[in-house]
Amino acid sequence: MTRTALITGITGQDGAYLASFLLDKGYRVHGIHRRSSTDNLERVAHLGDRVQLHCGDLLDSHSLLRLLEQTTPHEVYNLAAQSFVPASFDQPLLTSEVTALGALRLLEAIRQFDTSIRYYQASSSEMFGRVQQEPQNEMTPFWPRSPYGVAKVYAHWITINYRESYGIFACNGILFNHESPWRGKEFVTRKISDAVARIKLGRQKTLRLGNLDAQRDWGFAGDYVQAMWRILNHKTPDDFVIATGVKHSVLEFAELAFEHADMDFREFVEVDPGLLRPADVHTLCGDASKARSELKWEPKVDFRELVGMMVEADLARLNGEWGGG
Ligand code: NAP
Ligand code: F7E
Repeated sequence: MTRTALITGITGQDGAYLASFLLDKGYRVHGIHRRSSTDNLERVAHLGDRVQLHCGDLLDSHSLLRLLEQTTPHEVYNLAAQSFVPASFDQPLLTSEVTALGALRLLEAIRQFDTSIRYYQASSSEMFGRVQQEPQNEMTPFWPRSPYGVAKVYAHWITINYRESYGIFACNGILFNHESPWRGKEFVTRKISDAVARIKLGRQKTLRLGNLDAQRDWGFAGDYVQAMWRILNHKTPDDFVIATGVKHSVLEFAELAFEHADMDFREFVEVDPGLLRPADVHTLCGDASKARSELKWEPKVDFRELVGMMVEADLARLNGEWGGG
């Protein structure tokens, strides 16, 4: 029987990679997107009518229940969120409504419609915030450092609560930072790769960054969406850390990205104190040994390949040669 998946946040980076992955597995794929006055379907355009798109919003419970009834999914992937950490300091209430209560609205709709639906929650390493242990695993206590991180902690625990209270196959993937050529341009990796390409082609002179010392465990989004599917198709519902286990600083990312385009970052990077956050997460590094042993999941793309892939894609984009795959 053909399996059906419903993805919230299908217009985002992970939504696009997950939709493509599930289609290749033979799934019927439905996606929820917000109505917009401008086109926001760029990342899924290449999938054409293989993906069925529906208007809905995590702020609107009725649209979620209606879309469950219309699409009758076996699996729901909740990837939608206000996901940009600095924006969560500017709009903490909106972030909580979407990122925290949005997960609850979707779980409630599942509880009302069909408790046999499997539910994936996009949990985040931002929940570890001021880290209590290095590296971080499923047992590490949370200490979120932003309204976004706090909202993700709520969504994480309400997912566990619906699993324990109603027997729903509800799981959290605690994903560490993952990037790709489809990453939004406000996130630091894509901001850097885009700037490197522009500077290389003479369209930009400098790159202004904030905290260069921040360290992240960066992986490739294409590898991480495979883990989402493995989590939902595991024998029992559970929570998993997904990470590479290797961390690098923002400075190292910039250095390698400029080097990839035969440039020296010291000539172009400037520090802008205005880009520092009220409270930052200084270091994150994940221990994904549970996913490795129970899900047989492994990241394939390493840091150097990821940086090169992103710079190459941005150079190709600016030269009008990027296929978008
Ligand atoms: P993203 O590119 O920012 O995509 C977020 C998606 O959520 C977009 O499709 C956005 O729609 C949608 N959305 C926002 N508000 C919504 C609302 N009120 N109703 C319905 N949809 C809404 O994020 P991503 O990088 O793909 O990440 C996917 C998920 O994983 C997010 O929940 C994120 O918080 C989480 N996460 C990401 C990472 C990472 O490193 N990428 C790591 C851990 C967890 P529009 O296109 O209309 O804005
Ligand atoms: O920042 C520093 C910044 O915005 C990474 C989201 O997907 O991953 C993401 O959150 C680090 C921070 O990602 C700039 O201070 C320096 O320490 O790329 P980012 P993030 O905050 O880690 C987690 C796992 C999620 O769940 C989130 O949804 O880089 N940094 N200079 C900068 N960051 C940005 N954005 N811009 C700068 O100029």
